[in-house]
Amino acid sequence: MTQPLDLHSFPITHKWPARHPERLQLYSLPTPNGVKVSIMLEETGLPYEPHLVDFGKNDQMSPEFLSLNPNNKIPAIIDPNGPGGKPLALFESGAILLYLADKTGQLVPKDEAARYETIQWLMFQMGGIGPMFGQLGFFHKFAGKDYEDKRPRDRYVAESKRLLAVLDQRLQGRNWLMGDQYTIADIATFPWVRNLVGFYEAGDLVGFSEFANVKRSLDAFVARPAVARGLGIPARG
Ligand SMILES: N[C@@H](CCC(=O)N[C@@H](CS)C(=O)NCC(=O)O)C(=O)O
Repeated sequence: MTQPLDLHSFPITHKWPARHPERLQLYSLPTPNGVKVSIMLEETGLPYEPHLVDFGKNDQMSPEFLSLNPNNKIPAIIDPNGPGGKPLALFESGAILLYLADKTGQLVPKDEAARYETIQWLMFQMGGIGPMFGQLGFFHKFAGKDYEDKRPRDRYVAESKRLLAVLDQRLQGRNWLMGDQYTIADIATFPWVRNLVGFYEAGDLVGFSEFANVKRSLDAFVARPAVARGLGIPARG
């Protein structure tokens, strides 16, 4: 039997108190990296308590937040019932997705080879899609759009197009990155694709209409009820 849990030893809980300390604690904001974890939690049905990390208030730089993630980025979690029944604190969305998949036995294939292939596509998102699309957003939509020299923007446009072509080819004849099985690789990838064409308004810039397989999977992704819920969690204050 697990003992009643005291999360007080985690300073982050002093700023964001746990009303339900027996539930998994999520510290996040509905950004493309943040929603990966809320969507995963909604898909698995694990009970959790979301806490809003407000960038408008620089919450991610607070000592309490940094005590959990010294890299000052959401998402981060504490699972009060981690390995060995002990609390586990984690940051980096890819690590969190993998942890939750293993904990619940959901959204990652049981077959060992297929599991590594899923992790490969998860890493492709973490190391490629996320950072490159993020830079494209900076140079196209945010502060970088005023830079006279367009070469940095063009570099990230070209790299984003290349990555979309890789995704499109992978999705040819497959519903999801791992075929018929919807996995953490999809949960990592499609919030970023959605963000690129939505919030970043970069669809025309990257020629998104050329990537029909990506568009088809993106539509299927956003149609999932757990995705629709997860995209709004934690609610912005
Ligand atoms: N590799 C990290 C990236 C996380 C990340 O970039 N989070 C952004 C929001 S999408 C953030 O917290 N930015 C706040 C800051 O840099 O101050 C992950 O996947 O968890």
